[in-house]
Amino acid sequence: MSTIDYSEKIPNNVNLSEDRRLQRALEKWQPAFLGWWDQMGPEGSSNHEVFLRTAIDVSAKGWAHFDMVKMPDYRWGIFLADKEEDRKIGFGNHKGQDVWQEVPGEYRSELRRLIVTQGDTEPASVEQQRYLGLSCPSNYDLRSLFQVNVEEGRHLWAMVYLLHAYFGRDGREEAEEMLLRHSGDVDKPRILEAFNVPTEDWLSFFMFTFFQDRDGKFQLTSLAESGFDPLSRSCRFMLTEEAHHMFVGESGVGRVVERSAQLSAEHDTLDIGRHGGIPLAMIQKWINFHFSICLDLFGQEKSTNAANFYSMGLKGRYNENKIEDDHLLNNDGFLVPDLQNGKVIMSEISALTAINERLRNDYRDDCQKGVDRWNRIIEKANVDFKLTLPHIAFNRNIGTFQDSNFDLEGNLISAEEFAANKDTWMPNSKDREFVKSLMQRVVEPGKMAGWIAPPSRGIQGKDIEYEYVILH
Ligand code: BYC
Repeated sequence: MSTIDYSEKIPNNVNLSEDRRLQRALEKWQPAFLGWWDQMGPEGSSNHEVFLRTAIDVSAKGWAHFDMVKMPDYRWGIFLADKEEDRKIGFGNHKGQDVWQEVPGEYRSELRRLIVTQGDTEPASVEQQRYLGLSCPSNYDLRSLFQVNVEEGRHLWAMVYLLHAYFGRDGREEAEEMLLRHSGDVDKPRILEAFNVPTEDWLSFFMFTFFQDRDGKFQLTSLAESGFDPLSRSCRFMLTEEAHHMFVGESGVGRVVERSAQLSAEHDTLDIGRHGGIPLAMIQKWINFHFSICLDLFGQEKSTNAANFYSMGLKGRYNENKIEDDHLLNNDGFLVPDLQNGKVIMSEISALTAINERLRNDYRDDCQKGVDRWNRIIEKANVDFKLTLPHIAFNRNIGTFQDSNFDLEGNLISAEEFAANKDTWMPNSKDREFVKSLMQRVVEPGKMAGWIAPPSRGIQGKDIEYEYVILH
């Protein structure tokens, strides 16, 4: 097990001090990162003391160490999961060969592109969530937001390390660009569309951490299969942090659903807006929006990029080693949705070009499990309402369905019909205004905004009433 050296300017478990050039390059990038955090990170938070976890070693037991920390003093560092001896490439044309410790020259640009795309999402999410601290529903939730934010910052470090260590000058340039593109910037936006959408209220934040961070889980798990071992090890460690982000999302939406169901039962109506709750039908609209924009994050149903990444051994499938097939896929087929004669049908294409779609299916099934758990909360409150995921064709901007319009059930409709119904299917400006009106900041320890139920327990054995963030 490798321990993390905290005596260094940049904490790491990659023996950074043995590579002076790399160390100097990263130490040069560090102030740029801190400057970006100061300008684009959580607004007005730099003096708060926050109960944060920091990695102290990468083993299953010891990686989470909790302490009161001011966020600008958080020790962002470079942590790779331990090396697996004799690890072999598990799929594609190089299956069975030793994993690469250096970038394979012929795949350099594809690998860089994957790392840049992954890296770009991390600071994007911090930018998207920048103002949420000013309207938090509780001290506990404020801590969760900040924990997520600092760890997304660390995930950026993870990708920047790979760029600096393995890609020379163009890697360093890409690392600089990570801090120059900004979420929603007209001239220099973030790469993937869902990372340019502002996250302006806490219902959106919980939806984001449920749906969008879950894309992170599936993409990182696929990249953890990579034949490029440093990428695999980086992603494996990032996944331990990612799990918490999805917990924040699932439990966050769950607590909103719980409170809404409780108010609906108490007042015998689903129309609970005037009682200070978010109507379940409105929560459904947020689901329709977030789920559909996140489906786009998986790329096109039929993708030669994805096929190449796979055959090259750069990006595998979700839990590749648990799948029983030849891991080459040259002769296999896979069913993908297609549009024929105005209907969504399934048609078979090569399993290699369908890699994105397969991952999207895995993702959708995982999302459904969360929705089922939310529905159990509603059932328990004896309220007659069921949350659902919209059809995969609904509101799509990438792939087969991007140029057509569909209703929530996946029926093809006209552009006019879509425009006429859009505001009943997804949050409209009045819905957003209403939800924002509920977002009054609550920071007193143990107190909770009226639109959300308290969490079932506190963090790391502490009470819910614990002062997780001391505001200064
Ligand atoms: N937006 O062949 P296709 C996370 C482009 S989240 C804009 O299907 P490919 C996190 C595509 O670039 C995980 N453009 O693409 C979560 C291509 O462009 P070119 C992030 C898009 O490459 C929360 C063209 O369309 N990680 O960690 O197979 C908080 C053709 O498409 C989009 C990764 O994504 C889009 N949504 O698939 C913090 C993993 N989709 O070549 C963090 C790395 C496609 O025609 N990335 N395009 O110019 C990848 O694996 C792939 O790049 C993608 C796209 C799956 C994203």
